Amino acid sequence: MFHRRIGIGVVSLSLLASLLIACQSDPANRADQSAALESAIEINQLGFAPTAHKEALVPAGVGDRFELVDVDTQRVVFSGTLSKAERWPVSGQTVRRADFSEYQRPGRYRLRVAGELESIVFPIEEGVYAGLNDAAVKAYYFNRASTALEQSHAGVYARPAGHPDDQVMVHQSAASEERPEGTVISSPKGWYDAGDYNKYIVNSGISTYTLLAAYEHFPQYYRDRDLNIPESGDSVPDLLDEAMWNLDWMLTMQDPNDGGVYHKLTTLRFAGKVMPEDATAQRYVVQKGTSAALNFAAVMATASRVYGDYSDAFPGFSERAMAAAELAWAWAQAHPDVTYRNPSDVATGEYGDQTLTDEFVWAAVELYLTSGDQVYLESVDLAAAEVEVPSWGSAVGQPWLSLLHFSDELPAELKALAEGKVTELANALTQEWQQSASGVPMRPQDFVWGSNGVAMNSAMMLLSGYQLTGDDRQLAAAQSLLDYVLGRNPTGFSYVTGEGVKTPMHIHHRPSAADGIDEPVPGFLAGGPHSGQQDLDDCPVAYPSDQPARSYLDHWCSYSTNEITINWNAPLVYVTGALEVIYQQDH
Ligand code: 9MR
Repeated sequence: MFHRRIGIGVVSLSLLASLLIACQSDPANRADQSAALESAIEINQLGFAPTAHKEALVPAGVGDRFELVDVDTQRVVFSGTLSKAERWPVSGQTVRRADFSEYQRPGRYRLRVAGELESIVFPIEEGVYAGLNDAAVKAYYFNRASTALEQSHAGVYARPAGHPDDQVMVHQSAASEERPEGTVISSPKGWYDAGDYNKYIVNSGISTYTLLAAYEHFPQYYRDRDLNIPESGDSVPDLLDEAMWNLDWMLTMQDPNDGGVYHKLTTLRFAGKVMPEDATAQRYVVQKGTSAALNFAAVMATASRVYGDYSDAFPGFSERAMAAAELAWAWAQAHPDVTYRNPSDVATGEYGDQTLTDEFVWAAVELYLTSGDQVYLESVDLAAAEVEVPSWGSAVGQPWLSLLHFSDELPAELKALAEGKVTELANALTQEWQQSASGVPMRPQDFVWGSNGVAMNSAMMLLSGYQLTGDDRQLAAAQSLLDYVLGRNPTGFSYVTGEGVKTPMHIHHRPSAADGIDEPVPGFLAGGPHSGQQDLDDCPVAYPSDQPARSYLDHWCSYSTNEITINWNAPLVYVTGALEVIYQQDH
């Protein structure tokens, strides 16, 4: 793919990249590294669609004007004045913005400032994020549990099957009369959550929903994509085949005796740095919980709608999913406040959400949209429900995205409510974008564990707003967030493995660390800078800076900035697919 090759021949930047990687492991070189970063032009390393908003960041003090150079002809095709210098508080840098949105001619370019500072070579062309979107979906295939990855689909990342999960024990915390402690159940398939090998229902909730929403909102785009997964070529879009791998697993996490849903399927401790087939510790299903039941209900109700069109390929699935959703909903009604905390002998990921109002709203909305039955909405206070950027513990975006998609079929009052909520959030994010020195709507409090997920979920909400309002600023703000994740940031990383010139090489992902291959498994979005630097005690190397947007380490040790997860990749899929569709339309 063109954008995967753009680094070749970019001598000055690749030298800079090697310098940065060398400096990264040596705390004494912090100052050198900062100096090197200060001198680089930060830009989306994958480039832009012709009609997109296009900006780069230039360090202050280099010059006042910038030029766009066509690298094939060496001619200057566009020039402009840099914006006034402003300090971006989350990075500590003083930056100026080079806006070349006006220039729309396809080709390969570099930005140049004051005749000396040059950017990497980047394309302006149609379809510029299609390869990235494919890779981000294919990453889920690479994280499949209970199956071998064949060489024909996985190439060098082929591996034997791990975690059959056909002998999973009911943990003491999940014991019931019908399934006492130690009962063996079968719960195969699903995706590994992240760099670890466990499978968590709450995080599967937002991840699977977001992928299904990507399809539901842009079905035409996904109908013909060929990801070279085992199911490619069948009558079902590859994205839906991939999502079915996890849905099949999720269904097994419901106890048929009462409709309750186990919070997670896990070992007692995290596995070592080994391949899946070598991680053979006993697996358990642990405590049922309200959050698990509601995430499950929301996803199954959504899946029931989405796979309704594919009943030939999946006979009975749509009905089965809806029945499972209703059972889980009933369980949650009867057990409204069973929050989750790890039992004392379980030390793996917690996903312990303590506020469940938002999950009730989300599940109610999806059940309503699939069934048309008002009764679900009557049990929640939709008007009072929050609208915000969603995350694994906050289902504050999903219900509005879904309602908005069906807004033309909704009663007038509900339509107005959904449109108002989405517009409110998109406007707030757009205001952040306008006020930000770097044109990136990321506030200090957004640099949490998984900040790149925050960036992509923010972009998703902005694009939803744009679809409704047609306000180009909302589209530009979403593009800026993607630019940020793909290199327009103070670390200089394009945070998606294998996508861009300088990408993470040491993600906290067990297969990538244990497979003996230098390049990590492709298509994964690293968590990104986290001001909390929560893995300091486990890292033998220092963070390059304490600034929030620079608190990132491309090192295995940094599980709080360099892990990957299914929930951060999902909005990356949504956003890149949506942008492909939007830029193909004449906006
Ligand atoms: O994404 C989660 C983050 O919000 C939490 O602060 C963190 C600590 O509890 O856990 C993160 O999720 C991890 C999960 O617990 C286990 N699999 C890997 C996830 C990503 O790091």
